[in-house]
Amino acid sequence: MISEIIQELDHIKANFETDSKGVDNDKDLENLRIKYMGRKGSVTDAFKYMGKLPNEQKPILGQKLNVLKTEIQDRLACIKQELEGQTRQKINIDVTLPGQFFFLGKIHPIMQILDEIKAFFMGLGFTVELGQEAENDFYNFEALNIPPDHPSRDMQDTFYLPNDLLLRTHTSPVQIRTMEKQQPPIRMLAPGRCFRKDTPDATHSPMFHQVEGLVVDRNTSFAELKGILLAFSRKIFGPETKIRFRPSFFPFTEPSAEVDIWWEDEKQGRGKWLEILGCGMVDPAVFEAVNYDPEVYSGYAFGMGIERIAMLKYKISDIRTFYNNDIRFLNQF
Ligand code: 2NL
Repeated sequence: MISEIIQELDHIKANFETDSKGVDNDKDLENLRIKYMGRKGSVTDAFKYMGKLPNEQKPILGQKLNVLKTEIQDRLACIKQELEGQTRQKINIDVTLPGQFFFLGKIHPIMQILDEIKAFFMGLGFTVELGQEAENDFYNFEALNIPPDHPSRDMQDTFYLPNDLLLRTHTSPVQIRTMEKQQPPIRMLAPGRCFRKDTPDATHSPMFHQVEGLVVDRNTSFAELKGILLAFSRKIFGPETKIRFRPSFFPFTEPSAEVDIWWEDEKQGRGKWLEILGCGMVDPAVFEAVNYDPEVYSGYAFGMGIERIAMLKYKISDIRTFYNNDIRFLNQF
């Protein structure tokens, strides 16, 4: 009895395969579905054999029936998809029409310059460290040997926050925190946003970007600092770039210098020195604040405003254009 029923199932399957071959439209497909899966369809019909079998044979037939049912359902779904594909192809598409225009984003010029700066120093083995924009007095001022009465600490110059916090005025706190965590040798870069209470004009913005570098080791020298900064200037401003070191003062370096590049103005036909960064040998007082022995270690540091470098390199005259998000400005870089 059961073997005859199974033979009958094979028949249904074979018939289905023959019938399905000719189907090329939705109506034929629906008829095919009704013929096999409908209320009086062959598959539905075959389930009636279940009642005619002894209990121990029911699971065997049940399994076969379910396999057949699933196969037919899958095949029907398959044919349906094929037909839909054909309808889609029948729609006329003019492949010669121009494509839809869409706007591509761009890397902001500040970040393009920062990427260049990072690439140069990472090539010399510098790591890139990030910190926090809200800092406290110790990391932003005290550890950097900036005295309590220094003008940069004034309420007029620094954004003070509740709970003895402030917005960092430079990225130096990142170096202090790194020195607290790590022992020398240190070769690091600290890029990031800084904040100062400046009234915005063509060269000032209350939020701006800075990169600072720091090297601490047993035998560092001002000569090494000069060599690195010359190579850096030539990487950013071209291989012929001339620089000069001009004595200066920072509470956290001694001696200190500012670096100028010689800037030739093509239109006016004459040149001038323009400041690009500040630098110096790390003051021993800074090493004491982070528990480094100044008798064993020395170091050099430098800092620059990224906007300033970008303005020189791209000949931008107003710092505020960086923050307006005007796509006509941003698209030029
Ligand atoms: C400038 C000058 C400078 C530093 C930043 C620094 C950091 C530590 C220790 C010593 Cl932790 N120095 N940073 C040193 C010299 C100059 O920046 O004009 N920036 C825009």
